[in-house]
Amino acid sequence: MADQILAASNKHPKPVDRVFQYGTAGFRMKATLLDSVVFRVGLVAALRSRKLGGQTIGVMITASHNPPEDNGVKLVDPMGEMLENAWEAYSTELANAKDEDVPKVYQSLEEKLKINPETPARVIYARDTRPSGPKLVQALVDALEAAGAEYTDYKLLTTPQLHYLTRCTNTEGTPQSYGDVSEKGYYEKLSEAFVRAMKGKKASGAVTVDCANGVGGPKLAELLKFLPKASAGGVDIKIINDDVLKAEVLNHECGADYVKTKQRAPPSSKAGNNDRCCSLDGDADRIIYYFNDPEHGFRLLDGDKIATLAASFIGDLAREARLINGLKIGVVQTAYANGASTKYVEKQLGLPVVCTPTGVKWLHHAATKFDVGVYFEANGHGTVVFSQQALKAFHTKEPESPAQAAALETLRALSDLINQTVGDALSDMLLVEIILAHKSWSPREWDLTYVDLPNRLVRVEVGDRNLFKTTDAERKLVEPQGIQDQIDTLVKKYKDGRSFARASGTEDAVRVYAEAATRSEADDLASKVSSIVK
Ligand code: 16G
Ligand code: ZN
Repeated sequence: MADQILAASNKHPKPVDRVFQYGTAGFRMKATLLDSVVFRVGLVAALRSRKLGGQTIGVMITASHNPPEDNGVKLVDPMGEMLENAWEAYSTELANAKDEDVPKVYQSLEEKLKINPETPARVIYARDTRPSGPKLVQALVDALEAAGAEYTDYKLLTTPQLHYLTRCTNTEGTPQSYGDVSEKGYYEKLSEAFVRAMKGKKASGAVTVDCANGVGGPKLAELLKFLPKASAGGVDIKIINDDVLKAEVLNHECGADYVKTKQRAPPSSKAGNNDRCCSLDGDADRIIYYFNDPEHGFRLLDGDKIATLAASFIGDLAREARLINGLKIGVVQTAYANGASTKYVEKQLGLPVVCTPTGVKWLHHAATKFDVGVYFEANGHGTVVFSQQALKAFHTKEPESPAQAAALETLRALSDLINQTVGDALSDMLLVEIILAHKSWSPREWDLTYVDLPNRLVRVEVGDRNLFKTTDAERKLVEPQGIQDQIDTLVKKYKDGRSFARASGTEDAVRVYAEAATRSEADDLASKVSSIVK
């Protein structure tokens, strides 16, 4: 095995003087630097599968919302979760080994983790539409073959589809089966659940979906073949920005990240006033809604607004089904959640809010502590997870009225519709459409549930971002010493002021967030905190 690994590794040499790190989104960088990293991630996938007794591990090759010339790679654990923390460090270790040391580090991990090399290793993988994908897949395959792993190539998929398939593969034929192990199985599961949840309801108007010219475009087009037409109880879904043949247009002036950071619709949008619009990111695990209000201009309905919409709807259903007292429902956010959304959940919805560090794995983990855990990052990445107890209650509770029976059936449908493994833009979009249809709400009524505090996000270039250490879910800096005191003193001068600084996990910079009662105060606070940090 060692010889095979060395020979294969030599075909994928590591660029000299590069230090790689498995961050919040796996490894991500210019695609030209990624060949050796993907090869070594393949080795880690084999080790991880063997360590877990031959359960299947997923590998996704994508750089999400980043520009077309970037790419990235991340690992998916057997139930479709993000890779276990400790293994991020093993991946980093192997990614940084000298070429000639790769077999040695591989073996030392095997020994340290007491992995039996005789155990089968199983891996599935997919990629987004980036031109660098096929070559990186080859590096992955070389590693899987050298490590003696069995593998299945799912070609082009959205990131959440790969998470879905990983879970389906590992639960196939068990009582926990998550669905048919195929891309078609994914569409069937979503569309069946959608039809059940929409029963007796009617969507009003169309929704225009900007697919960021990424893999979400063709996959949404595929999903539409399984969904009912608007005339037969479905939603009129119009797809735009679905060109996956011109590499350079991916995420370019479109997509969820563009809309969220620029606070405007993609320039290509032809939407009229009050038209419901949404944008996916390049690998379709994020979604943002928006519309143009004739009076107030562009209105963003971000991850916070999706979380509050979902929490209020599911809370109401649980009340109607007389389940509310038995189930713990909660919302998980990060420090980037608008203060107004947190207040709305706690005060208006009467639900607890938990704050975690940035990155889906932290939110997901915290959400599983609830029976119904709604988690979203403000940037549109999120989902709702249901505990075994909640699922059991949805299936066994005896309804005492037609209204109760309907609420229970909708809850059951939602638990099938909502991707339980990770945030999924396609599943989240159907969820939003279902809720708006149930409430007979236009985006304007949704928007009016609470008013966001004006806020500003600033990217600050610093000498060494690793000097910035935080605590309290990234809301306070402990190092460099003294900075937090200065921020605290400043924040007190602003009405409804809140601000924090944290090192980015994906870029070489520190991010400063500030919100306050007025636009000018929020801008001023952000700029003053940025000067403190610089
Ligand atoms: C990664 C995270 C995303 C987070 C972002 C923050 C996952 C799958 N992705 O893309 O959720 O919002 O990092 O980036 O966890 P930052 O650390 O640069 O602010
Ligand atoms: Zn993404």
